[in-house]
Amino acid sequence: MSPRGQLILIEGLDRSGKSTQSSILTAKFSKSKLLKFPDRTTKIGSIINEYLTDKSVQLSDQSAHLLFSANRWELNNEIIQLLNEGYFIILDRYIYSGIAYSLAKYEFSKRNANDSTVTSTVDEQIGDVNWLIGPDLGLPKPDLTLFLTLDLAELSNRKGWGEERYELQEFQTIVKKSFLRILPTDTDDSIEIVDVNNKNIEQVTKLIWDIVEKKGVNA
Ligand code: T5A
Ligand code: NA
Repeated sequence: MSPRGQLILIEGLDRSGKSTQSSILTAKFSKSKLLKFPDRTTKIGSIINEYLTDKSVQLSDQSAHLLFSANRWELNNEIIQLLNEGYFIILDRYIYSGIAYSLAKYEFSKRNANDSTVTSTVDEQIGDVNWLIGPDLGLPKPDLTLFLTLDLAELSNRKGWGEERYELQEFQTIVKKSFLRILPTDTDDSIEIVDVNNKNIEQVTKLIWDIVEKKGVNA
């Protein structure tokens, strides 16, 4: 039987280079598989895709949160099986995105609720980290998590910015704060923050590979 594979997660803000870097990293291992969340090819993924691309699609924040989590559970058995077969699985977003984006929606709607010119409701569950974590409990834990961070000014210059629901500069600022709040960097040394400011694709690839080697995940 082959030794268990490893689960490597690349997290980060919109357009921080997650998809670029997770493809490159996947190609570095001979026995590897790239999984991207949300996976828009599944049943639940197709609803998420509509929600993200069509602003007329209405979902409560709670149900959107649960759908993103359910989308991860759709892939749970595949992940476990691949790990048991010795695969290196590279994840392009996962549970931290789930928590950070919902938390950011809460902070964002709270700001709007304070602004008397905008009518909106604030859903308390979406601001409750314990509630947000609940549906993801039990999913396979990554052996290594890399969080790609960069300044918002640099991010909004990148190609494709502004096409999807969450890509407003003000919202991304809150998303960044939410990630930094929920990532347990102090207590969990499998989580690394990677500063990608003013670094080209090759430089970021090298930064990531150095961490992967240092952590011994490439054994
Ligand atoms: N979401 C997701 C939730 O709310 N809950 C959840 O549980 C999950 C999983 C879609 C949305 O869903 C939300 C978060 C998102 O808002 P997505 O499909 O991953 O999630 O969408 P994006 O994050 O927008 O994915 P992108 O593919 O657009 O961003 P990436 O992957 O970070 O960036 P990438 O690699 O595609 O690069 C973007 C551009 O920048 C260039 C690339 O060539 C590309 O043009 N680039 C660089 N340019 C300069 N220097 C570098 N170092 C560069 N690296 C890449
Ligand atoms: Na991506």
